[in-house]
Amino acid sequence: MPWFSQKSRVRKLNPRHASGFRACVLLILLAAGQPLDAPPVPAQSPPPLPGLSAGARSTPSTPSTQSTPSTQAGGKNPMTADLGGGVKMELVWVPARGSDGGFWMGKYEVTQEQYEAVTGKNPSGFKGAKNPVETVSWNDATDFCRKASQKTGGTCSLPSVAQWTYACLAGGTGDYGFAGGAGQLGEYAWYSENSGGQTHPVGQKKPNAWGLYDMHGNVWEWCEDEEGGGRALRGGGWSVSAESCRASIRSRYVPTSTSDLNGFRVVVSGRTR
Ligand SMILES: [Ca+2]
Repeated sequence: MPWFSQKSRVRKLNPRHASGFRACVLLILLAAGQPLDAPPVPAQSPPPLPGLSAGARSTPSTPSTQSTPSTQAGGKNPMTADLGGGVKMELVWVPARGSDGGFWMGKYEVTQEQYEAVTGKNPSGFKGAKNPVETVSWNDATDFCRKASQKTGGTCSLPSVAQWTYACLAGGTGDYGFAGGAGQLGEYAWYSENSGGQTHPVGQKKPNAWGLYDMHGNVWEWCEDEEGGGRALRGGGWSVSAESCRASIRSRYVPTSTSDLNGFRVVVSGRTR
C-alpha cells in the first residue's frame, strides 16, 4: 500500500511565529475578492452513502441572516462515518449549487483521534484528541482520504476550493459565513485575537448556518486545487487576523510541506472509485 507510506516531511516554517507565516514565500495571501454568487438552493434529500450510518438528528443551527438564505440542509441530516476503534466522523449535507450535485462534508476539521484511527500516526504540534490534526502536508491529507475511503466505503477527498467556499459561506456571499462581519468572528472562530497562540478542540465555537464548525480559523484547511505551484489552503487559522480569516483569502503551500498552522476536512460522496 505505497500511498500510506510515510512521506518525507519538510518543515518550512517555524509555526509558532505568525509573522513568519505571513512573510514566508511559500505561503502567499492574496485577497481574491471573488465570493461565490450562489443561486437559490433547492431543498433536496441527500443520498445514502455505503458504509455510513445516519446519525441522531441534530438541532439545526440558527439560520444566518446574510444575503442568501440557507436551507438548513446540512444541520438536519447528519451522517456518521466509522473510522474504526470506536472513532466516528460526523458529516453534514451540503446542498447542490446550480448544476453541481450536493456533497457530504466533515462537520469539523479532521481531529487528531480521527487521523490516528486511520493512519496510526499523530504528527500534531498541539496535542489533543479533539484538536484538529495539523503538521500534515497536502500529501498526508490526501493519503488520509484514500485510507478513509477504504474504511467507510464512500469516496473521501479534500474539497475543491469552490466546494469549500460555498460551504463556508453556507450558500451566501460576503466575507464570512455568518452575519455581522469581523466584529462577530470571535463567536465563530479561533484566530489571533482569541486563540492564545494555539489550536483548540473542534466544535467549541458557533457553527455556520449549515452546521459546519471552524470553517474560519483554528487551522487553515487544505483544498484539492493546485494553485500557483502549490496546493490551496482556505479559512485562516489560529495565528492570523480576522481579515485573513475571510473566505476569499487565498493561501497556498507546497504539497510536501507541513506546519502546525495547517489541517483539513473532508468531503465524501457515495460514488466508488
Ligand atoms: Ca478551519
